[in-house]
Amino acid sequence: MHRMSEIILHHYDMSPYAEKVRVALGLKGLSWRSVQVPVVMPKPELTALTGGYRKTPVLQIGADVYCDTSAIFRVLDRCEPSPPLYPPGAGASVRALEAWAQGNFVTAVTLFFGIGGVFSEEFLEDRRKMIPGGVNEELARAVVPSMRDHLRSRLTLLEQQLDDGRSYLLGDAVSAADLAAYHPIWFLSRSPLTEAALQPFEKVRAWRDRIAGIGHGEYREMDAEETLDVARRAASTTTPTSDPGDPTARRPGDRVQVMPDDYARDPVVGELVASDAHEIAIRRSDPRAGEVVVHFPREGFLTLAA
Ligand SMILES: N[C@@H](CCC(=O)N[C@@H](CS)C(=O)NCC(=O)O)C(=O)O
Repeated sequence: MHRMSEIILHHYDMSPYAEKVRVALGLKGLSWRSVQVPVVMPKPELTALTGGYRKTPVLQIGADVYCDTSAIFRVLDRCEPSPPLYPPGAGASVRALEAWAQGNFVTAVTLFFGIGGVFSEEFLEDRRKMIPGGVNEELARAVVPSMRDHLRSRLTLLEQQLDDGRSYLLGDAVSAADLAAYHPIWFLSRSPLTEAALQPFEKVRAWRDRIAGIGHGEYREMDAEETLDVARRAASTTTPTSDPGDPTARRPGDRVQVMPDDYARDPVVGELVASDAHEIAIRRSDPRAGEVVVHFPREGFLTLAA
C-alpha cells in the first residue's frame, strides 16, 4: 500500500520511545530514512508536518504522518505484516503491557529528574513547560528511594515472566510487548547511575541483549527540510472512509482537533478523513508541508470539535 514512498522516522538518539520504533524497523527488516529532531522546542519542520504534535517519535510515509508509537506500529504491521507487532489474538495483552511499560518509562524519568545531573537545564526547562502542572523537582528528589522500590518491583515481574526460559515476554515470538518493556530498560542501561539496578536480574539482562541484537535495520540520514518536500510532492494514500460505529456519529469532513490526553497536549486541527476503533486520521494544509493526513491512536487522545 505504501510501497511508493520511503519510511521516514523523525526522532532523536536519546529518545526511549524512538528506540521502541527503531527496533521494530529492524525486526521487520525495513529500510528507512532517519531525520534528527531537536530534543527541545521549537521543532519547526516536525510541527509543520504534524500541525502541532511535538512528541517523539513521528513516522512519515509520503504525505501521511503517524503520531504516537501505537499508530506507528499499526501502520508498520500494514506495510510489513511479518513478524506482527500486534499478533492476532494477543491485542489486549500487548496493549496492557504497553500501558504498564509507560509506567516503567515514567519511573525511569522521575528517577533521572530526582537523581539530578543527567539532563541539561535547557531540557529541564522545556519539559517543565510540557508537563501540565510542571515538574516538582523537590518531590522528585524526595521520591528517589520509592522509585528505586518501584523499579525493583517492575524488574522482578519481568524476571519472573522470563523464568521458564522463554525468549520473549509472551512466549517464543517477539511482539510489541517486548519492545514496549525494552525501551525504558534501554534508557536505564545508558547511565551508570541506574544501570546497577539491573544487575540482580539476569534473565532481564539476557532478554535486553536479545532485543538489542535485533538492531535498527538499514537506514540513511535525511535533512528535515527535505521531508517537507517529500510531503508536498506526495498525495496521502488514506482513503476517506466513514465510520458507522463512531460513538458520536462524526463524519468525514467534520472539523476536529486531536491532542494527547496526558502531556504535550498541543492540539492538531483538521478535517476528519477516516477513523475506526483504533485510529483517527485528519487532513490539514500547511504552507511548508502542503496537504498532509495526520494519524493518531484513539486510546490516549482526545478528539474535540474544532
Ligand atoms: N505515547 C507516546 C509517548 C512518546 C513520548 O513521551 N516521547 C517522549 C520522548 S521518549 C517525548 O515526546 N518527549 C518530549 C519530546 O520529545 O518533545 C508514544 O507512544 O509515542
